[in-house]
Amino acid sequence: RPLTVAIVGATGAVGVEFLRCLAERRFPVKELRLLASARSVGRELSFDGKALVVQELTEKSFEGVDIALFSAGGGISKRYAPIAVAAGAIVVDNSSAFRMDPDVPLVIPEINAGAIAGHKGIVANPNCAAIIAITPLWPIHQHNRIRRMTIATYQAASGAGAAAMDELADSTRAYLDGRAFQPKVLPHPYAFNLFSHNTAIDPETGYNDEETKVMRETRKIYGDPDLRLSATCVRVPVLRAHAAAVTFECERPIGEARVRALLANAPGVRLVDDRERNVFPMPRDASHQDDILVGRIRQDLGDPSGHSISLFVAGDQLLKGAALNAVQIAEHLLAA
Ligand code: A2P
Ligand code: 11C
Repeated sequence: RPLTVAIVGATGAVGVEFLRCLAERRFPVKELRLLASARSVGRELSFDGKALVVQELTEKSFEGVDIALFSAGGGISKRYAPIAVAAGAIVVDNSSAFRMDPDVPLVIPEINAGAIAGHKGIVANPNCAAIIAITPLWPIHQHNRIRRMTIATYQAASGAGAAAMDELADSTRAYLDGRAFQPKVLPHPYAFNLFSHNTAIDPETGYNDEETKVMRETRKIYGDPDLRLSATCVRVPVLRAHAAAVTFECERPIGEARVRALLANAPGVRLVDDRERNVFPMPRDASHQDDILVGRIRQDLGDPSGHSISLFVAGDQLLKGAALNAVQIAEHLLAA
């Protein structure tokens, strides 16, 4: 039966992708309610060829809503997701507010769709850098348990929202014109630069919040609390696709041919690994694509025991990293 769907944060970088994914995937929508701050009231967004008007998010926004897709930041999710659940909606939350709550499934459908059934009203969408780095590794983990992972990310502006994407474009233009530019959204000059992820560093561990999320969330999604991980998260001047260099160590020896075979037919993944032409995953090619691109698959020569592989991935942060993954979760809710 067609559903009433609400999008919280409809005007944001992820919000507009929710609209696109719902339409493209023919999600059975009876009514779509677009919610954002008072600033956006009256703005029109197009859904499946029709113009819909944005409404202000209030405590009354969720009457009659079956599924609410949230992407307006953790504070909004903490306040309004329980209100949506109390009104009878199931929430798919793209923020980090509830991800580590034991009552909340944290889901990448290619990995743990089965966890969705245990929800108590909220299903969490993982951190985008985690989704893009670890979705391709799951078939390998199932075949030959990964016991340790080292991840270095190259994260796009879109992960910091629509305003950060504008800041990347505006600061690049200013740089080329020789004009001064004062960053407003991100903490450092963005044009022709890169910097450690713009989240707070834990003074004890030295890891920033993004890195801690990638490590914790991976253990929860894989259902493997003993998995050892280390992440380094970096913001790069790319608009909308994250990339990551990953090295992992398996319990038993593993070769690159096996990894390539395991990934050749893996859902949500596309091999781009052309050594002759030096063509590998690039954010430009991953942008606007559902699949995560994987390449540079090679034995890790730093581990002569033959248990370790290095590879490189790129995936659209706004799609598989956010809106697409959430809509896939909603499709599973629909099928339940
Ligand atoms: P608005 O456009 O009205 O500010 P992004 O991640 O691209 O920065 O987008 C954030 C999304 O969250 C936007 O849709 C934004 O709406 C929405 N948002 C931010 N603050 C609030 C708020 N206080 N109430 C409702 N929506 C909000
Ligand atoms: C980024 N991954 O690229 C972040 C944004 O935990 O949902 C999203 C943070 C999160 O900056």
